[in-house]
Amino acid sequence: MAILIKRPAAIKPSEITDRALYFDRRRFLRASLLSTVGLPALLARPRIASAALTVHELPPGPFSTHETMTPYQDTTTYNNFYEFGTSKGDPSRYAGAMSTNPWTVAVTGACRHPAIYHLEDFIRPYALQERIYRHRCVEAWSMVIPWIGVPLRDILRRCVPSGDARYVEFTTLYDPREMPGQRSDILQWPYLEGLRMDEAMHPLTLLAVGMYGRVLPNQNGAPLRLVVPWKYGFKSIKSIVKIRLVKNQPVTTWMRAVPQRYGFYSNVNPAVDRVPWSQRYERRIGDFFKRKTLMFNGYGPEVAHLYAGMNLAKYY
Ligand SMILES: Nc1nc2c(c(=O)[nH]1)N[C@H]1C(S)=C(S)[C@@H](COP(=O)(O)O)O[C@H]1N2
Ligand SMILES: [Mo]
Repeated sequence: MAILIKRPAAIKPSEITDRALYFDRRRFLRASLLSTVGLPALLARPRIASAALTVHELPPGPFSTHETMTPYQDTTTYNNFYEFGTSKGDPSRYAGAMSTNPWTVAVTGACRHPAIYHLEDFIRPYALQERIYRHRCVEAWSMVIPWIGVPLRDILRRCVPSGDARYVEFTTLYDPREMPGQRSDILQWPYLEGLRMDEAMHPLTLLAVGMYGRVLPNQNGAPLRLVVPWKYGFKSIKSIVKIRLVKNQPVTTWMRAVPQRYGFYSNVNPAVDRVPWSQRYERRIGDFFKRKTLMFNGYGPEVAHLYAGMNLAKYY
């Protein structure tokens, strides 16, 4: 069945609880995106409106956890998105000002088919999947979020990476008019993140366009954000406009800002502290007691082989 999905603003809190239960019981999803506006526009704004689009119900994706999902109310009001301020409540308060439609994504660098896409064209060739993942921030809180998206590997294969493509660099939108945080230099803008090629091609790595059966709310990184569940939350870059295949390891925003705390890999690792935070325990949002943090955020069986033989205290 093809359905339309509502924008987050149109959701009543009462509905959200019902949807969460629905997901728990039914274990499949309704997802969606926006529809096509045609190809020619470039990365430039201003923007024209495009229509809402159709989606399909899908079976649940692989790797989904059966743990209790964090309520939508919490995952959409307790955010890190420094483009809108450094308090957890700032993104939900201010990110509504960001226009996400239309949106273009550039895929560039070491590949045979570099291109600039409208978001709709970028995503439409692929079947959307639901992935219920644990989400662990370096600040020692965690959540469980039902994302909707496409494995990044599917998208990278389409551009046919060349032999020089050893890393992938991601860039967030730069628009200080709509992102007030970018008017101050608390971080180097635009926000930049990176993955090694094999990490980017891992089937767990997702480009998300929705959560809880809806399009992504702005504060969670609309309209397109990365999700890398075995790494600390800051690797999961929001509101992506550029994906670049590169030969050398990118210098990411957080590495540049505080290199002794943020390394390139940033795999969740309870044995390596990140001053001022110990990484041994975490508080799941909504829980009273802390719980032990798991190596690779519990995704070790899937990803540990990527780091065989590496000293993970050195490559933190
Ligand atoms: N562009 C951008 N992406 C970002 C951030 C940010 O400040 N700017 N914060 C990161 C951090 S520290 C975390 S923990 C996650 C939070 O994602 P969430 O708000 O969906 O939970 O987003 C990451 N992606
Ligand atoms: Mo984070």
